Amino acid sequence: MGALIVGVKYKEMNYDLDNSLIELEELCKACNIQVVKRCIQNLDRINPSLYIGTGKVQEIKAQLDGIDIVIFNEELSPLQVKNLTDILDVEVTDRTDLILRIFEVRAKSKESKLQVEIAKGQYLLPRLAGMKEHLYSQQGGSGFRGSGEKQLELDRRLISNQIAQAKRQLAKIVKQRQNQRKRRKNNEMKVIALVGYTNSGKSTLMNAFCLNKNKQVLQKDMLFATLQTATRNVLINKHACLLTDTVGFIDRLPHHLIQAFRSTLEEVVEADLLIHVVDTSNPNYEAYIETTNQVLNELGVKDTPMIYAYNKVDLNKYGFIVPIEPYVFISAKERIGLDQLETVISSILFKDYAIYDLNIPYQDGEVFKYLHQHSLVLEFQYLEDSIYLKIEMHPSQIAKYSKYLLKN
Ligand SMILES: Nc1nc2c(ncn2[C@@H]2O[C@H](COP(=O)(O)OP(=O)(O)OP(=O)(O)O)[C@@H](O)[C@H]2O)c(=O)[nH]1
Ligand SMILES: [Mg+2]
Repeated sequence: MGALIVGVKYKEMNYDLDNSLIELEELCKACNIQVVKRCIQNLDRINPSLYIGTGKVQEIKAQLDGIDIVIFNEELSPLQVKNLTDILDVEVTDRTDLILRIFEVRAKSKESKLQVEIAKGQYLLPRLAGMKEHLYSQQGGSGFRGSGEKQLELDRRLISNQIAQAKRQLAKIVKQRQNQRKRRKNNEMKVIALVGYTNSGKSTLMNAFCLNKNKQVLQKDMLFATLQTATRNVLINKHACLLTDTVGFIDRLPHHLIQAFRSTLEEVVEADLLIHVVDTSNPNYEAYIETTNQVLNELGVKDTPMIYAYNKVDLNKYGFIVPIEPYVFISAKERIGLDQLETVISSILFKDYAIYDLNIPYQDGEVFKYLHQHSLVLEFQYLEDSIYLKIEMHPSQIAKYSKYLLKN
């Protein structure tokens, strides 16, 4: 499928157009669309009915040989899509739609499928009126094309019902996840979440830390490789912790998607620590950091401690990084700097931990077993009636075990 992509330079824009168009090409690639032509226009302000100028639309119309789709780098209004489609007589779409398409193809779990269905339905609803019939049925319309307003109203209702149903199903899954998380919280294990721009190396870092080689997640050089959250057991300086990998962010992430993926991203909101993975081989890494922090802000993440992991240093691309504290330079792929990352994680997560000596009688063997699995045991010894244990733990947790404490 051949595409012509359209970018506009205007006064109040808050991103770099050239880089953004490179990213748009990557998004196209991920949708199996090949970019054949690029079209850029300088404008004082966006044209509300056509997005670009009338003359430019005609210029594009004259270049449509071998073009199946025209893709705009910003979200078009339903009216703009309708008008442009009428004039160009070819499929017209935008960046938001591309991102939704990628999510649609990649979504594998029940939860992510429902999330994408909701986001897509909400994107589609206001655009139904402007869609040409053949595109309409492709996009999952009812298939019965009667004429006029009545049919449109029926279709709107159909999609609204689908959204409502998907929301109900999602709510059930979210409930299960919340219960799972509650159980984990009761386990008193610290939760670390990986966040960052798409393709920065979060999943690769997760795999580098993951002890169980049968539980590796997908790491791949493509945008949005990860759509579902995965949590694994890891050891951080011998402390058992949970590490969570999740969906990557992108500049101007469609609002509907953030809303729909909110439940998945609750893992991030509730984490004890965030590792912000940054791809240092990308010249835009600073803008990407900002985008990621903005999305986190939108999700309601405020005071969670964060470590910046400047990744892919093996590629040696950008030597003049001014890192944000606290930070570590790493290569998840080549396993460089991971010990140092562990040290920084420990210095944040376990800074208030103290060392305690306990004596646990053999009849309370369950307590010993639990502590052995869930906390950092520095030393233990089998005595005649009890087990002696030297342990590192947060003072708030030790209260439960106070009866076993040895007075020094
Ligand atoms: N050279 C190099 N490549 C890396 C490094 N870490 C990750 N990569 C590559 O970067 C690409 C993306 O890695 P992922 O781990 O899938 O990235 P991600 O952040 O999980 O991406 P999404 O799931 O799309 O958000 C893959 O091709 C990795 O092999 C690194 O330290 N050095
Ligand atoms: Mg990933």
